[in-house]
Amino acid sequence: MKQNTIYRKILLNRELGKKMFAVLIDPEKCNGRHLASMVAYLKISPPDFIFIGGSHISNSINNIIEVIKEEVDSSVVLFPGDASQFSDNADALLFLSLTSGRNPDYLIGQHIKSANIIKQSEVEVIPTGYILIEGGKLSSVEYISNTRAIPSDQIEIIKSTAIAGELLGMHLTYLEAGSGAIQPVSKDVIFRVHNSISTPLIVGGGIDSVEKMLNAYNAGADIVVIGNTFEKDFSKVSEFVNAVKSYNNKEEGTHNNNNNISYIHPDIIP
Ligand code: 1GP
Repeated sequence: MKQNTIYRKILLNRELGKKMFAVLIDPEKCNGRHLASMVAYLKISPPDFIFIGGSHISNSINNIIEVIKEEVDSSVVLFPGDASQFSDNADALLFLSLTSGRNPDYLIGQHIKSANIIKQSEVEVIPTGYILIEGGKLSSVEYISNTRAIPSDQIEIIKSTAIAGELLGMHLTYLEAGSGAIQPVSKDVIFRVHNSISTPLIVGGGIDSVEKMLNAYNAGADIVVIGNTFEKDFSKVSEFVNAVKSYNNKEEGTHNNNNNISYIHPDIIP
């Protein structure tokens, strides 16, 4: 296993108050022509990270990563749906534990299946507490993992789940509303979780506009992940990458660290 290069990059950016952006690619939806045009757009506007993963088993992960790494200047991070979605070609792996669920297979089972091969590889492993929150429709994560999402208004449960993950040693917390969610994770949930943990926070699911992405950053997300929107129209990537850049440039002038976030929770407005 590699040292913590990617994780250090995340911590450093966070320290500098710099928000990060990840494009999620589902290998199942990446055929030759689609892959070529996607890579062309990513080459022009590389995000900080390209997450690779999906709900289905895919044989094409190795090839897709090879092509992306040759052409695109982004770190490639595995975001696996199960133990089979592993590749030596990736820079890092989010070693996900579905802490919102009570299915042992997604808390430790899949991990045991892939442990040996991961340990022998050069891929950096980032333990990640993965918390599924209701997003207005049944998500594929919910269906495949046979778990239930936490209701979005159960903020104390969501907070405690994030804290428990951190206490168990997770290096990242991922708040997930599910791919194509009708409602992304709310600003309130992001804000409260951000204030309860000290590890970096990833937010994804149903974020389909720059405004929603910036809302997530303002509430305390360190990394925003978008997949579905780009599956429909990959040319939109540059709009989002540029929006993160100008957000970071603006913030550089006003804030020096992540504690000074500009979203103010309604409860604490005097
Ligand atoms: C899903 O968080 C990711 O696992 C991204 O969600 O596909 O809705 O952007 P979308």
